Amino acid sequence: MSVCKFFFSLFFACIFFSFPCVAQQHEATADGSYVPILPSDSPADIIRKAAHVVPSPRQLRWQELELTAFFHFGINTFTDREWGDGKEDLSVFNPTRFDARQWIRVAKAAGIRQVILTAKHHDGFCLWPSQYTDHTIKNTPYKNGHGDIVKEFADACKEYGMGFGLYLSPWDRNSPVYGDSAKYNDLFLHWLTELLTNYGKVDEVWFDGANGEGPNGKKQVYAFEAWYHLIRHLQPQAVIAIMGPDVRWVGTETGQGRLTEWSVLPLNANQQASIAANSQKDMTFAPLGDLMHEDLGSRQQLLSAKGLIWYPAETDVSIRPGWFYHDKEDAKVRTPAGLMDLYFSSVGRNSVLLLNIPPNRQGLISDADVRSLQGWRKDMDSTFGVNLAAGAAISSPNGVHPHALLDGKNDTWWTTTGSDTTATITLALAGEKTFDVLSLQEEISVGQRVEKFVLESYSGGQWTEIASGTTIGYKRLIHFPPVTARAVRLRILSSRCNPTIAEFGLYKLVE
Ligand code: FUL
Repeated sequence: MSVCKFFFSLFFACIFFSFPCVAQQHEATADGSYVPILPSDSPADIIRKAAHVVPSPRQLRWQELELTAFFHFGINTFTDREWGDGKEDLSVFNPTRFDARQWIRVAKAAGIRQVILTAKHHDGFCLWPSQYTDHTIKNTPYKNGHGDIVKEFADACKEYGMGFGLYLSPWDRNSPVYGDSAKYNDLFLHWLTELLTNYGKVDEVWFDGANGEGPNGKKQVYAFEAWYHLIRHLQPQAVIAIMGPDVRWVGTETGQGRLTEWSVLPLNANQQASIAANSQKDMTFAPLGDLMHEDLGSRQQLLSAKGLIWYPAETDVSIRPGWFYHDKEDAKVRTPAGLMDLYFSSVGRNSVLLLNIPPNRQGLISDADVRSLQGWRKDMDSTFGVNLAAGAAISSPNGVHPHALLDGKNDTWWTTTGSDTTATITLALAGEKTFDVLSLQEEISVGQRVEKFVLESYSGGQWTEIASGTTIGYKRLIHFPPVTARAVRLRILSSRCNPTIAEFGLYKLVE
């Protein structure tokens, strides 16, 4: 913890114990990412509790990555399919120029900070030489059966300081024991154990929810909780995503997050019981409910909850139409401008972007994808390199720590005095500036609170609204027609307890 963070925490602790707008500490899990709702809680108590649910350390680290990537690579790369049936002839798998270091260099140059490899997709083909099935890289021509792509990938991540994640599909169309629930669940534990013990530190484990067996197919009941416990035991720092307790699917593969995106969600009675059974020490519930619903975390949703959790959104989307590489999609790679749009609609809407970049049959990221990623990075640097609000004189009558708004640090923040839930922050800019992007960040390590805000600019002797929004969360970006002004003001119109703002930015999007 930085010194600053310590003092801010101290400050917050003072508010915590001095004002009624505060949840009792003993009600939360040790990491604060879960709080039960008691039958005696009033609606106001519930909203106060919601304002104090916070990310676990692993969730906070993950959220601050902003940009992560997926590499869908496997037998489908060679059969030109999206979903293999598990009956593929493994002799087709031979990436002649395979180079995981190229993948990681490309990702790193694009600003991506954590990557996930499809170690096993639905076809059941393992990119590592598992002892528990023959349907693996051992039985391919790649390095005469002596290859281990998970290892080469893990080593490249280590070399370049990149976060390392693995996708392991629960649905398996090859395994003869799939559908014999107990046997398959054990086999899955073996696979997980191999992956989580042989390749060093793992930062993310990704389980998807696909199961295409249909009404007449094999019925496999997954032992998710046993899998979560194994992951917590072997790799406690890893976030478990999608069919997991730490990170939720945003609900679409279009790349469009919600305009109102809460990271604090209600828990129902079953989930609550599962957490209680796990001594309330850690989040280990299997996600339930309709996570595609437009409204997941409004006050109305929270009021009927049995508990509240920190459960942030991840936006997974591909740089190409498919998840796996297909020649015919070489001309359909998203452009730098398209990638910038994705950044706004994912990271800019309180989510982490998981951008899929599928390597080709040679085992490399294709030139078309490399060019787009490079162009996007250049545009990102030009747009966000200079904060046009820097050097502004800030006033906020009921606010404290205004300097935190422009210090470039996520762990210092402005907030209100007393128990004020509304405020106006006025920034007299360092001269006349032209901008078309507002960037706001809340200090999520103390909770997500802001429910409504407006940005206004001052010109011609009056204030004019130029942008407005509901939630902020980790980051909110809003693009609007260019405005030239000498002053702006942010009006926070509604918040669950004292609002916090960690960073305030004005930018001009590159042409
Ligand atoms: C889905 C899968 O069916 C797709 O093939 C892909 O892996 C995507 C990320 O998740 O559920």
